[in-house]
Amino acid sequence: MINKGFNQKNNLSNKKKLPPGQYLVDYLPILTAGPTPKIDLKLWNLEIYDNQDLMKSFTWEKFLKLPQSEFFTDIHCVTKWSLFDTVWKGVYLEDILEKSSINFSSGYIYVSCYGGYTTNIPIKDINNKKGMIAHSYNSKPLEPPHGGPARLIVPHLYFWKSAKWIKSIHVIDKDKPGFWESYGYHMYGDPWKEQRYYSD
Ligand SMILES: Nc1nc2c(c(=O)[nH]1)N[C@H]1C(S)=C(S)[C@@H](COP(=O)(O)O)O[C@H]1N2
Ligand SMILES: [Mo]
Repeated sequence: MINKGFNQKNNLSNKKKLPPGQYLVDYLPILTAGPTPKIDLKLWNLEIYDNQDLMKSFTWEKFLKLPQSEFFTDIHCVTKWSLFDTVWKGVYLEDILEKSSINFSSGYIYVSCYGGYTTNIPIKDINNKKGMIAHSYNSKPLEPPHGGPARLIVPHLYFWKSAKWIKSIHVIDKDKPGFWESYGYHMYGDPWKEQRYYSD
């Protein structure tokens, strides 16, 4: 297989398994539908909604005062590259939702971003340290093309679910498609089951 632009490692030399149909790269590519939005940290806000009701709003300062954690993980993009052993720093989603007086034991989150991108994820997939809002990648502040100042990381799902430049989270009862999901990507996106497109 020819993958122009991506440096491939020899998969056989690595003991860890790749999900079906994926190949390994050795750096984090940039994949964005549209331009990188300009975000002023003084105006940055993370808003948490219970359906349509605004429950909590975090400024950048307040966000950095939430419990900080490290997330060591592999990443799998639906365009078939995978990257092993990435390190993210930020706040686990449950540590944010807990501060928002929302019952988040069931349902979905609908995430919206600066720039207009959206995506949907079941609540069960962001609880128990499965999802983070990260502001640091491999020990450096997250660069704007990769979602800086802050992005979602939900690495057990395909990487399009890891929304960059996160702006708001709506906790909703009924699932609804985000940007790529409405263009035919899978509603859930499990790389180990190769759930790339809606029909997979
Ligand atoms: N806001 C926003 N988030 C996004 C995207 C996007 O276009 N806009 N692309 C998604 C896709 S398809 C992928 S593979 C990853 C890429 O993240 P990276 O550019 O840091 O590798 O971001 C995801 N999050
Ligand atoms: Mo992607």
